[in-house]
Amino acid sequence: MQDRCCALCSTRAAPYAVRVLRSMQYNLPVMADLFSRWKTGLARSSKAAFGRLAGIFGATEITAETWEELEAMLIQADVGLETTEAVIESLQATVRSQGLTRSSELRESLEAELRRRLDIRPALDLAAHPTVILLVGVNGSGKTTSAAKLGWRFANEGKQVLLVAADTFRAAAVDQLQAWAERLKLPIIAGQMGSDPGAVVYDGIHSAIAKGLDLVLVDTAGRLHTRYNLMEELKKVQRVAGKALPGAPQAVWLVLDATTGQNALVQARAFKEAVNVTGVILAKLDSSARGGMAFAIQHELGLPILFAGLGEKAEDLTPFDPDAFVKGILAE
Ligand SMILES: Nc1nc2c(ncn2[C@@H]2O[C@H](COP(=O)(O)OP(=O)(O)OP(=O)(O)O)[C@@H](O)[C@H]2O)c(=O)[nH]1
Ligand SMILES: [Mg+2]
Repeated sequence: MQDRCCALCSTRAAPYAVRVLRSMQYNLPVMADLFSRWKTGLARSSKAAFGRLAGIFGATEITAETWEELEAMLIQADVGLETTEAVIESLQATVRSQGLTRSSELRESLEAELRRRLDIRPALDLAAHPTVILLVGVNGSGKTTSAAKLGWRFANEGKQVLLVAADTFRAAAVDQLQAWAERLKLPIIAGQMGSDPGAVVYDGIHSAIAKGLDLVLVDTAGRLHTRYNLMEELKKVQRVAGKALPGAPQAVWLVLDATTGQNALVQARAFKEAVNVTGVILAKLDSSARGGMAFAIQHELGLPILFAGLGEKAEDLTPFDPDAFVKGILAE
């Protein structure tokens, strides 16, 4: 991540001093600030779910009970059954090979095991002009807010961004994104209430092509993954984007509400089946005690987590940082 412009693009980063100056100019957080932001953002997960670790890792011998407690804690922390079993097996192998006997010696290995499971980081190819990103997800997951936050972030990185408000279903949705656009000084194309969302996306992409913009961020209406018609509508929006610009949308990001826990996996499978989801934005991590679901998303769905929502402000959507994440949830 260090040698890239951001977690997603393959552009090489500017030297550190330039990045610090830029972050001061744009109010982007620098490293130390970023770590404390992750720690604060994950406080609920670390306290509520992973908080029992201190008890488990007390200075006692490793016994069958240690494994049982650790397993129960990981499952309750929404890490997911498959991931939990795999983590426990790996830890037991480490204990055998390194001859560890005290449970306090397990903490470091657990951190390494969890960290190892968050490694998928494919870059977003911003070569296409414009690159079109579709934000999808169930109602209220954080799509509109994430669209605005992403717009702000990419604009600060020097990209020319267009927001497209394609949620023509809910009355206040367009207003909501327009208010963000105004506040963040980002251009926006919005559809009329009740109009065809595909047509709005088509107009948006054509406008971006005409103006030579870099990035089109499309906010779509929230939809239940179980509603056939609404999922078909989303497929149509995706097809229309491809007609407006061959290859578009280059990315489909599923916005998941981190407070929903394992049900988010069910949603993700349905969205993956309907449209070609390429990555996940984990919104509302700061409101959630279920940060552990990040492991299940990567392990059971094979989807990379690209950004995490650590608050409601524009700068609170942060490229997902596996190191900071694992340290944050295991924080004492
Ligand atoms: N604390 C916190 N709140 C968030 C975050 N992301 C979104 N929210 C809040 O969650 C609520 C819903 O966010 P929206 O962006 O409107 O969700 P949406 O997916 O667009 O909702 P629909 O369009 O109704 O489907 C808002 O009150 C946001 O401020 C986050 O990362 N942290
Ligand atoms: Mg919305």
